[in-house]
Amino acid sequence: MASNRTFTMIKPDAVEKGNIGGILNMITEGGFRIVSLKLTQLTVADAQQFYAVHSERPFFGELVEFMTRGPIVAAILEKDNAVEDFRTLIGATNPADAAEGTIRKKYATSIGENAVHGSDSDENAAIEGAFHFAGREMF
Ligand code: 3AN
Repeated sequence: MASNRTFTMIKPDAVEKGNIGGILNMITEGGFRIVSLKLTQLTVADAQQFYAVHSERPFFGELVEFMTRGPIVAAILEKDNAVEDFRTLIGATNPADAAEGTIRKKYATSIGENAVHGSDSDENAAIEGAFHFAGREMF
C-alpha cells in the first residue's frame, strides 16, 4: 500500500552550515507538503534507538556521535508516493554518487555527513514520524 507520508531530518552538518532554508525550499519546490516541523536535538539514547538497525555496523559509534552533536530539523512530509519520491529528491547515501539536482549533491559532504535523512519504507516513515511528533503536532 502506498503511503503518502515520509519522515526526514536535516542533519547537524546541514544545520551548522546554515542550510535549513535551502533544503526546506528544495523540499517544498519538489512538491512535498510539510505536515510536521521542528528544530530539536537527539540524545545519545534517541540516536541509538533511531539507528538501531545499524547497531552492528562499524560506523555506528561515529553515526551516533555525529547525529547528536548539534540540532537537527525533523519533519513529516506529504506527497503522492512520498517515500520513494523523497529518496529520489535526496539522492544516493554517498554524495559522490548522488545525481545532479538532488539535495545531497548540493549540500552533503561525505557518506557520514550527508545533510538529510529520508525514510526507506512506509512502515519506517510511520515509526520515525511517531518517534518525533505527537498527533497534535501533525497538520
Ligand atoms: P540512507 O540515509 O541513505 O538511508 P543508510 O540507511 O544506509 O542510508 O545509512 C544510514 C546513515 O548511516 C546514513 N545516512 C549515513 O549518515 C550513515 N552511514 C551509512 N553508511 C556509512 C558509512 N559507510 N560510513 C559512515 N556513515 C555511514
